[in-house]
Amino acid sequence: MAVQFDYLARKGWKPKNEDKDYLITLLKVEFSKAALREARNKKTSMKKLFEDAAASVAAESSTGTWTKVYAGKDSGIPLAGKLRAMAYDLDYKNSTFKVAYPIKLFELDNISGLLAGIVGNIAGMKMVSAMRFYDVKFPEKMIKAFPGPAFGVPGVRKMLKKPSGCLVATVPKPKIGRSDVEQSNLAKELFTSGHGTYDGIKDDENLTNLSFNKFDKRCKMILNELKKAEKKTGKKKFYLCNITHSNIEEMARRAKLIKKNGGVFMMMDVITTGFTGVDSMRRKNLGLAIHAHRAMHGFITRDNSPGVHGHGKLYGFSISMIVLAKLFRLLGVDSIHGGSPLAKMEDYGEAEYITRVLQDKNLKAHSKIPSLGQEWYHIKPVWMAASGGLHPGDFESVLDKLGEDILIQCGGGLLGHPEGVARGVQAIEEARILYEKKIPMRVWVKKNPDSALAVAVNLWGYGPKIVY
Ligand code: CAP
Ligand code: MG
Repeated sequence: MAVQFDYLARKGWKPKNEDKDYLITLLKVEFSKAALREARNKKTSMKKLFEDAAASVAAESSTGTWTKVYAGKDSGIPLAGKLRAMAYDLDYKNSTFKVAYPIKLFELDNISGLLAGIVGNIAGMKMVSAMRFYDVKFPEKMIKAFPGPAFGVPGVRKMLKKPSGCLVATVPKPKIGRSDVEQSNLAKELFTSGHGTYDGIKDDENLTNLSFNKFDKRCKMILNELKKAEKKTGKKKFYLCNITHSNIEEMARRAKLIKKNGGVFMMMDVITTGFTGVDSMRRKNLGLAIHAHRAMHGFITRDNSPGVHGHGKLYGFSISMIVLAKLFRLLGVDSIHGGSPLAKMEDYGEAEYITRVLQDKNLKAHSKIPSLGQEWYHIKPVWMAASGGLHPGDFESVLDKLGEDILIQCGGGLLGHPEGVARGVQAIEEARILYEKKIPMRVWVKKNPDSALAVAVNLWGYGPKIVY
């Protein structure tokens, strides 16, 4: 397809001054039946077909189209040639390749525009039957065009006066059912049960402003309970209050209400509200940290074909969670659901690396997961929210794997405690303190068979497992 210019780099070519002058993507493709048929008819080798596909991706996502176009005066062709993206580092065995985009192709602070380029049309090309966008590496100037998280890991720690250790939070279950009043009663119970160390309560992704659970009332009542609990327990608390709406102005109004009532966090469903929603809310600088729920990401990131990690066949079109984590770190969320090892949600064994994507300053490419690394410059590290089927028995393994800059979210894993909510709080308090004191959970549980933690592990066991 890439007929006007050569969009395929010669073997061994590398972009010069890559971190400053280029944005890089890493992709894998499979060829459609039509492309294979045409290749057979034209006696094109598989090698050539792959090169054509890689070049076509570079063309369609930068300056080209399917045919030669007018190249005379005022055509823009000379500049289009200069600014064309180049496909390079072709791995003929695995059909993976990189594309290098000169930075001038982009408006530096516009993620929506950027994505319309680098992955705008390419997944629709008839010549491919599958594609995965594994990773993106931003150039320095693009990183510097974004503020990143206002708080990040250090800012939230300071705000909550919690210099070390993981954070714990609970999403009320049932997902929908409690009234605003009932939810604030639950907040009180979570915050004041046990030793009063429970950190947070979170709205569920689909809880917005419902007839029986009004946003304004819920927000005010929970933050009121939170204040009282802080006084009573002497511990800082947070409420991840879901402002999700398809109207940015309404999200801003809700965020201002949180601020006015003394809240420190807003929560957004960042996929359904979109890049524009997140960027706009971040740049409003409302003085609130942003918790990012990734509801709907599975329709983007999910890919159960063998090629998900680079080797083997791909069956569909997808974008990895690594890419999404990078985009939302850049846009400035302070915490984000990134998956958890063997939780109820698929993570493809990537949760540990995603934690690094969110938190490392000089991120290195992974040796097994297709990835590119990233220098993050001034962008702060982001909390990894580990969630989905987690329970107290998981704490050791999740903390061992992901480190302590994580928010462990247990919904069912607290509210499903056989002896009630207060005992659920206690079980999580016990699990956290044991880890902080480096006391092996199994040993302690054996010695304390009547403890809330013992009752929880008796029901759910130890360590993450896949739940249904
Ligand atoms: C967890 C949760 C979260 C998922 C999202 C839920 O509840 O509230 O939305 O964790 O997945 O509704 O399932 P439980 P992820 O603690 O009861 O499982 O974190 O992978 O984005
Ligand atoms: Mg949820």
